[in-house]
Amino acid sequence: MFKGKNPVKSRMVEMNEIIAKFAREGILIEDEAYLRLKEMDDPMTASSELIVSIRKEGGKFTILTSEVLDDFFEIENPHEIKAGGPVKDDFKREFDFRVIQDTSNKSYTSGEIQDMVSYFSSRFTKLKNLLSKRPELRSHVPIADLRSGGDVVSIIGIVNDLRSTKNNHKMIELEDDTGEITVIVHNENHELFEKSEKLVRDEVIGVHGVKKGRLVVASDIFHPGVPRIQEKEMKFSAVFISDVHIGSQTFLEDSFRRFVRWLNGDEGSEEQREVAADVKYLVVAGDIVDGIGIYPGQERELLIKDITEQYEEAARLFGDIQRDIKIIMIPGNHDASRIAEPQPAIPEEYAKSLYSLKNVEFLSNPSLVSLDGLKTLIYHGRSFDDMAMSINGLSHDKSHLIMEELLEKRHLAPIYGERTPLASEIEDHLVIDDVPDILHTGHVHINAYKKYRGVHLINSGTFQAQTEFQKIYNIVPTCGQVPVLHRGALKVFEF
Ligand code: D5M
Ligand code: FE
Ligand code: ZN
Repeated sequence: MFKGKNPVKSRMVEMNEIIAKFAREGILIEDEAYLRLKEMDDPMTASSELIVSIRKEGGKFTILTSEVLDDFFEIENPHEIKAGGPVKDDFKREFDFRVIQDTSNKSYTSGEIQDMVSYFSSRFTKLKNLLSKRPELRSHVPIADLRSGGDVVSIIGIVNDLRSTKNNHKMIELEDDTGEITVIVHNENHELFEKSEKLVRDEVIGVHGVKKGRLVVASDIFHPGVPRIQEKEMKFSAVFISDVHIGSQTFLEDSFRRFVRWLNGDEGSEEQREVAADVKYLVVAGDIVDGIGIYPGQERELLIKDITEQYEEAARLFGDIQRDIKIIMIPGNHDASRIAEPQPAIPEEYAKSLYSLKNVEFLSNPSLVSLDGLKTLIYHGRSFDDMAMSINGLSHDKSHLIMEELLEKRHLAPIYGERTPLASEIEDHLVIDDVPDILHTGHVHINAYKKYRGVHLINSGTFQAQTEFQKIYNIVPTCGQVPVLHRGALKVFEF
């Protein structure tokens, strides 16, 4: 019915034509409403139809605000799709936004054994290249070339298996492209033994040791590691959220709406508003909606039981965010993307209304972007479940320690074949090729922050109250606590 968005382009309409049209009807038009109207493909037709609708209301409105404009969209055409939230700035903002790595269109997997071989070969080669740059491993030798003798040998391999011997020494089955070898870590070597307790299956490591018979007795273990990075100047704010879980009964809508009002400069203390005015980017690290069929009995906990409707609701909520904030969105395990990582961007077929928001970028999980020069690696964090299960001392409530470990291992999901489904693609896209300035994750629903070797490790918590599942596992979420990187310093605002 409302045809304001038909493809007839007439963007040349003069400002005073629209204003004059409304003035003739005795209606004043607010700046924001005017800007929204002007953005439409056919503003004059849109204005005429709006005037007809306003007359039908019996002249109730004398001022056309953007809210009134929205109401007409909603009432007359409930499926009308928004292009974005209010426009706050008079000037156009300059964004230096770049996508460095997005794997959305790079799914080559056919599920063949050959793919598994290529996948692990890619992982091994990438990580071996990083490891061999370490001075300690420059003279590493292929496993097949190992000879017994008194000298310390240096090798690089993928951890095929990890076991404990009867006497509680650690046994590592290490493999490279030439062969396999068993590495022993003695438990009397306390420091090294402790290091070996943090190893996981399928990661790539370097080992120094002495060959004894068919074994190598380890004297040191190396990870690809992270060099200390130089902090970059940041003249803006970036906001990080995740795990919104729209559609769930436990989604905290009021809290989320307060957050949006803050982003729009309409809520908060003076300091908070000042920070909001600096916000250029909002990064959303997955679980935008609660999804459907994610776990048995989920339906009972859903408020919106249809995936498309969940994304429509998401479009309404995110669509209220002022349009000059760029939103970067990746999927999580609750979203409608394929479940195996790397997950391509949220598919448009389920999220048409969200896709119509002009200020949203849809990327894969994981993705690497540059926000005005700040390299930001975004990953939902599914692998944290496996890391917490496999390594003593790591838990959901200390995800900064998990992120630290993943950075050292230079892989976002090192363990293959547990809870985190990984697609065996030709290239392993979960290797951390580049050390980012920011690593942003979610999934655990508990905020965490640490600066590690110059990298901001941020976990952004959730907008979902504790679920039945989390009660069983004693996971206590931090809700509506939003980390903001404001000119290089972390602030957390609660909504
Ligand atoms: O994850 C919500 C929370 O539940 C988060 O703290 C991780 C935890 N979780 C989810 N799945 C698992 C499994 N399989 N094992 C252990 N812990 C888990 P969400 O992705 O929002 O459902
Ligand atoms: Fe989640
Ligand atoms: Zn999740």
